[in-house]
Amino acid sequence: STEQLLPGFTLLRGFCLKEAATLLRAIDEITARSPFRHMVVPGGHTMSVAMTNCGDVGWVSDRSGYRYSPDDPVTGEPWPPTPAIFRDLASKASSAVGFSNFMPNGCLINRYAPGARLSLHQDRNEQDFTQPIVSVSLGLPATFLLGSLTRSDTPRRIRVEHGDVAVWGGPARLIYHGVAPLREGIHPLSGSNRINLTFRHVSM
Ligand code: MD3
Ligand code: FE
Repeated sequence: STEQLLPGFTLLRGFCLKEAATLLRAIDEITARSPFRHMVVPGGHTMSVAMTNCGDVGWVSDRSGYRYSPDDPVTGEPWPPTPAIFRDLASKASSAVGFSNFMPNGCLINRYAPGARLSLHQDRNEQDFTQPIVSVSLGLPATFLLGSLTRSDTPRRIRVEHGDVAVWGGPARLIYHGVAPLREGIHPLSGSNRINLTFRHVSM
């Protein structure tokens, strides 16, 4: 089903169910080269979500701040290339929602274990806010926190499941969002984890 939850935010439920197992195998190949790691944020805390990237640019954080980098600071090598099946899915999902020329050049891969969460934030490091972000949920279900343009507004809670794809663009691009602490569970394809992909176009 297709649910427009806010102007510029559309949830495509079950959109990638058929290719989900293939996506997870591709993620295993990426993380064999650029492993999941818990990044440190400028305040000094270590994130509960483990992250890695593929593509030309990847999101990284350390004591000195957030940025996009062409290289993985852990391996010193470029991030692994984006698998064709990732690019096909990002393009299929964005065009289903009316963004015809989405050209992601990076994909952030988040892994949530039970208890891991992402507090309310905006994604504003990409420069070009005319391009959407496409996010793909795999494995255990989670609760998206869907806020507004004002940090202090109480967010809506949206349940997302394995195979759901969300497209965020236009007026929703700068809304505050997050993920509630992951509940324990076992998923046949991802075990005790949730994996989320976010495809982004980063201007460098
Ligand atoms: C709304 N990830 O990596 S994806 C992130 O499930 C991030 O791992 C979450 O927020 C996750 O930055 C949520 C949904 C999402 C991603 C980007 C957005 C929502 C967004 C950008 C703008 C507005
Ligand atoms: Fe985000």
